[in-house]
Amino acid sequence: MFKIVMLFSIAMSTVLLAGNIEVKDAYVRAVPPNLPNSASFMTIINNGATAVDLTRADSTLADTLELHEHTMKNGMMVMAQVPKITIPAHGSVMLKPGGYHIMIIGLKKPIKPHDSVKMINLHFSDGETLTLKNVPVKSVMGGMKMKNMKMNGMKMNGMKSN
Ligand SMILES: [Cu+2]
Repeated sequence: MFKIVMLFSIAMSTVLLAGNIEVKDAYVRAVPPNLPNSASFMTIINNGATAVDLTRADSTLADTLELHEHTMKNGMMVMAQVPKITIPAHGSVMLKPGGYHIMIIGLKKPIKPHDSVKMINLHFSDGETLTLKNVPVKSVMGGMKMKNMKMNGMKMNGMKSN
């Protein structure tokens, strides 16, 4: 089991560097063609001695990219836009389903599993911009449990009310 996990993480590791910031394992969630929104997930590592904020993201993929966070409210999973995602000094933040994510709103074309997204720009508070290139599109639903699928439903409802 350990060996399998190791191989998987090596295969998925694509590390990108700008200043003290490193991004690895970035991917975009595949969505059915009728859904206008998706999300991107990744691990952001800060090798510097001061905290750095991810302040903004953009891409040719969609009109709007927003920084979002999922939280539990009265036992319900809700998501909301956040002004920034802080990566602590000598620390990391994982953007993952059910937590922080980069919301992709108004896809200009459908994204399917095994496609890749040409580029996503990440803008940081230290003035650095990191361009993720050929970000893989992955089907997140496949590996998820029933409980998480319900969360996804709420997520889409949440988007419509925005
Ligand atoms: Cu979101």
